[in-house]
Amino acid sequence: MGNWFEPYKIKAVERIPITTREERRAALEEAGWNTFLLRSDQVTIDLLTDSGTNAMSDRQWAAIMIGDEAYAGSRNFYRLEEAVRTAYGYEHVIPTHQGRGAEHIISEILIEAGDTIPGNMYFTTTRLHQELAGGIFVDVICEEAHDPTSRHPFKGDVDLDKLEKVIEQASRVPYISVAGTVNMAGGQPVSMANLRAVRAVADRHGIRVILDATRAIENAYFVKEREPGYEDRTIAEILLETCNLTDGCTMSAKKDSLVNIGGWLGLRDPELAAQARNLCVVYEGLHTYGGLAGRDLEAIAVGIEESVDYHHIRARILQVRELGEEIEAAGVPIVEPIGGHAVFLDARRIYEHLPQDAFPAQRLAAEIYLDSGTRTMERGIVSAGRDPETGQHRYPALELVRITVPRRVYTSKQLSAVASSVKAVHERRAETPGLEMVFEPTYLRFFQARFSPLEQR
Ligand code: P61
Repeated sequence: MGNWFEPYKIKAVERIPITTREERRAALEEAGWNTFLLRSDQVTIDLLTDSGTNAMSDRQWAAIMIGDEAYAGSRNFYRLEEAVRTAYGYEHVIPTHQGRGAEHIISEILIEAGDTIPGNMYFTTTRLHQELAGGIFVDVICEEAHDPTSRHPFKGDVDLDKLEKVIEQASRVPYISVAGTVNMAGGQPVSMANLRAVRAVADRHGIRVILDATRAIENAYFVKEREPGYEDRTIAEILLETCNLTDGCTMSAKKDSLVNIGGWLGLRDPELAAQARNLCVVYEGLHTYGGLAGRDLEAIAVGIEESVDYHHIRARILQVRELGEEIEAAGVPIVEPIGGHAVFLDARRIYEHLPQDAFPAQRLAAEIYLDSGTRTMERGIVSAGRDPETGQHRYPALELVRITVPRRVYTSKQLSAVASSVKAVHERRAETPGLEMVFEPTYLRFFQARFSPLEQR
């Protein structure tokens, strides 16, 4: 792996809350055993998400001070547009308040009722917007992605046979939805060779390819690390090559771009871009701010420049990997290989005694919080939600807890403490019962659902 270290100095720090087990128990009850419903003041180490939780650099904070808060035509928009064109290569840039704003717009423009959208595993918000627009998402990721023990280097790859079959059987496919590092599969990368093959299939059928570029820079690091022929290419070159294989992208800048809020939609087709700008004013705000302040646009522009730095992305990926290796060395089952933004615990193998509808991963996330005040996230049956046709739970093969590492925020010592806590929870696994869902919201239920522990019945 080679030595790595954080390529920055820390200039400002924030005190973190230290709590007792009794306080955490009370907090968890109040939060309905859902880590999304905890207050951050009740959390010691917050590994819920890497979304919007990044530490900005001094250059980004300086950029915040040159926000041009004009309603229309803010100079910061043109800066962002230039940064996106340079790094991602899309001619047309429509800012949105965050990633799902871009997903909403592209889904509404491209999808007609009854359309099929194949993709390399679902993402919660992406699929929901596709469904709300009348589409049906079909998973065409390679089989290895559903097996947490498979060490395939590119588990984000599309299964080309599955893709061809879906296209054959569908009445219409408006676009193929491809994500760089697949979040729900464990932060697993897609190879350039696979993306090129997807492009070829798309071209043969006259179908667009829309990239979820949220963590495309993390994906570029894996391509450089694992794909023959890319060892000597820069992250910036690999990113541009990735995007060049697609017709457009949705972006949550809250991840790769090292900011706390923001997103954008990137497109090549001027006609589509005009439609997107028009919908932007309906849902987000004028097309030169898209629900963001001028200062946010500037911070994203600077973040994009910093995010393609090799030393930055290497430290980011290797910090996550070190955490994963420490957890794995303690004998805890995790998703292999360790992905880009998080370590994913395999709750199915940890709580072997629990059926999936006793919400093993939800319980595991709660137990880790109880043990050490570390906040993580369920990525299993609760996240998968219900099938809109049948109303039944979807039963995903992966029943995981995501331990997500924000960029430039925590030290490796803190992450070691998290690894120890996971080990302690794992050792107590045999005694742990499941949960019952007592409140279930209609959309994206995992954010707001409430649970009660089965031992209390
Ligand atoms: C996350 F529990 N991700 O990973 P927005 N695409 C991809 C994402 O990872 C993503 C979005 C689009 C989050 C936040 C979050 O089920 C959840 O800027 C690959 O969040 O709107 C967001 O971008 C959407 C957490 C979202 C979730 C949905 O933590």
